Amino acid sequence: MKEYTTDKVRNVALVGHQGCGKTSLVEALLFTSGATSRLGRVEEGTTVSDFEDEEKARQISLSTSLIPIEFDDHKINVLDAPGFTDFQGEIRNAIRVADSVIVVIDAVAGVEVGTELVWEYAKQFLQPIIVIINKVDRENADFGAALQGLKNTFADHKFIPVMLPIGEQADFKGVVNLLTMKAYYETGKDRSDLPAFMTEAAEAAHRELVEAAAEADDAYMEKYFGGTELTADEIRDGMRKAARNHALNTVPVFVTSATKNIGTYPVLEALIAYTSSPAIRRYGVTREGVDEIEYHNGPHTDDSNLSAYVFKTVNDRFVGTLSFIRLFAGKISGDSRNWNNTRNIDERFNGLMTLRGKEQIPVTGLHAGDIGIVPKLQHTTTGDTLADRDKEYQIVKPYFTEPLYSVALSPKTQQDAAKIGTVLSTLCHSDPTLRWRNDPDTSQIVLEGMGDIHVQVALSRAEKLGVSVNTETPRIPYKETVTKKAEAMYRHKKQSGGAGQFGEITLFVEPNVGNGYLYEAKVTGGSVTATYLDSANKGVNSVLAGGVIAGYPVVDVHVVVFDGKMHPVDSKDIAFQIAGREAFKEAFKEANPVLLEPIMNVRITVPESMMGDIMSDLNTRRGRVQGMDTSGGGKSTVSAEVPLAEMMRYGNDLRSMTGGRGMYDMSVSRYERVPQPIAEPIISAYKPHSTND
Ligand SMILES: Nc1nc2c(ncn2[C@@H]2O[C@H](COP(=O)(O)OP(=O)(O)O)[C@@H](O)[C@H]2O)c(=O)[nH]1
Ligand SMILES: [Mg+2]
Repeated sequence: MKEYTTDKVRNVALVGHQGCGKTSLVEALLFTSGATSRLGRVEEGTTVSDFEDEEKARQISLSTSLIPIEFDDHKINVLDAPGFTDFQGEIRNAIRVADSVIVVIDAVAGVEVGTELVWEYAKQFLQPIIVIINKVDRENADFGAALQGLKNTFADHKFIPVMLPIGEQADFKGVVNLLTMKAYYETGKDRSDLPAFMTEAAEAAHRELVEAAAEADDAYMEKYFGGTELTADEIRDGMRKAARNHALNTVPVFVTSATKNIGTYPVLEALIAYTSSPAIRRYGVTREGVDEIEYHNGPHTDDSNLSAYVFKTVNDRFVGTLSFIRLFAGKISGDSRNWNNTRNIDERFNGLMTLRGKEQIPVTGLHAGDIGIVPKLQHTTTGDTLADRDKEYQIVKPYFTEPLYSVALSPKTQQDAAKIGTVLSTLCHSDPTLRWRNDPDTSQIVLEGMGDIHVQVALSRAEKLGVSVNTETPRIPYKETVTKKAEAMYRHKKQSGGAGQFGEITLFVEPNVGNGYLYEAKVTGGSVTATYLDSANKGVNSVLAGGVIAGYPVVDVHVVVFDGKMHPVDSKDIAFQIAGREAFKEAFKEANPVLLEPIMNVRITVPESMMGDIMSDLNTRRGRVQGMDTSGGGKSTVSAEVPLAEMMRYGNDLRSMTGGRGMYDMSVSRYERVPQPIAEPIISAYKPHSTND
């Protein structure tokens, strides 16, 4: 593909609720632009954008695809983001690197949970928004109701139709362009006269459009309110300014049917005219030791210092690593060396390309503002900044919420076990919402993500990279501690012929709340020498990680060895280790041991009408409600403290309780004692490993 200069590049994120038709719309736009000769279908797994096997099988987008569309001597880099909230990392990154956000609405369903979510992200990143009301051809489609729904939900925005549908549902035939006041049938390329039945509605909508256009520019405002009509060019220019300025909250509205390919030509035009040039895209950078964000406002050119952000990484067994970069400023060529500011290392480029779905299209260079892909970088991962070496700054990363869903993994074979760490690290490097760890408290390998589908998809990618695993619900990382003081004596003695073993230790344990583990030896009169006290300490220490009553780590215990006995010939290091260990275990068991569990700070947002159900459900989860808030748009948020053990599969439960209309996040608050009736079965199910020597 040829190189496009900054003023010819547009970057848009296509977002919206799962199933509103984003992927189908990209397909229609590609077809209308002439890039493809047939319209692929999601149901048939033949779209350009959903090319992964997993996406075809599930018929949903699982990651953001880059789809450059060449139209009218411009290149529109469309980022087709998934809609499913499990993939909010992908959605946020797409919005982060785009210059405008296109929110797609299903004309039947109207505003949905996913719509509100992407709206929130777009606002967070100060992005201008364009709305496309899609599926106008469907049975029960209602353009007016969908538009009204938008106005109700996002009340501080002005929604200004630029197109109106001609007919609806099975009768949807084309669009009226409110700028030219002409009808455009089918894709909308060729104009015809306005159908008579639309005249009145079109004129009313035209007024609204002109006013919104006038408001975006002082000169137009004066002219218009002074009684002079604006020309079509002035209206277009005013709307363009309105649409490109996020602060005006003016949202142009388009209408389409993606699958019937109606109204897509004006959308292509809009993607050039109504979205802003990457030259004036503000971006923030941070420097080490400086709290404030430094903003670069542009205009950014090829001659500006290089500032590129890696927003996505794909690891493919066959093509290797592909790094998706957004150039905010400066130019890059395929055979250059570039400095990775995040890792402080030079990266040699081996070519550059763009992708169209899976198809790799080589490019020689990328100009300021463009998006492209660098293959086979050695050190670079998602979130990294490439910039001139002396600049020493990082492009601000989006904020990601904590993982909500986790599974414990066990490798299927020895071979899987050998590779699992590397493969999980690779996956987690490329996806900022995915994490893995070797949990020392539970001795499990834990993979954490945003939801069950997210984690399943990650595991199927792991399988493609050659690692198969079994999964189970992770163990809760309980801890063990004591609640009163208790003492114990243990004598280890082996004296059956030959060299004997002897060691005797008396100690007490007591709670050391919040101060961790502390060991002291306070033996007077030299009844045990310092060397053997060290041995006893070693013995006690050997118990800590594996616990005493249920196999969990011991915390917050004060151990004091205050007496003991030696033997003139049989005292041995090993004997005192055993005595220390066993005395500790006995004292621990006497000291009213308990389990501690992680308590989470949880925030749940649902439609107000569902709050009653959510609260009574929280009750059954031992939740303690901390507060309630109405968050606007008919939503309420409850904050509660809930034990992690009750939240392990909350995402699925919340989804079924609210029909997908609920959202939550959580983070660890502290550890608290597990109530006895719940602790008991956990303790009695525990079978300690034998520690015979
Ligand atoms: N009738 C009709 N169906 C559509 C339209 N756009 C998409 N669909 C269907 O809606 C479903 C979801 O579409 P898809 O493009 O995967 O939505 P996405 O999740 O937003 O990417 C698929 O079955 C599409 O065929 C449309 O304009 N009209
Ligand atoms: Mg999709």
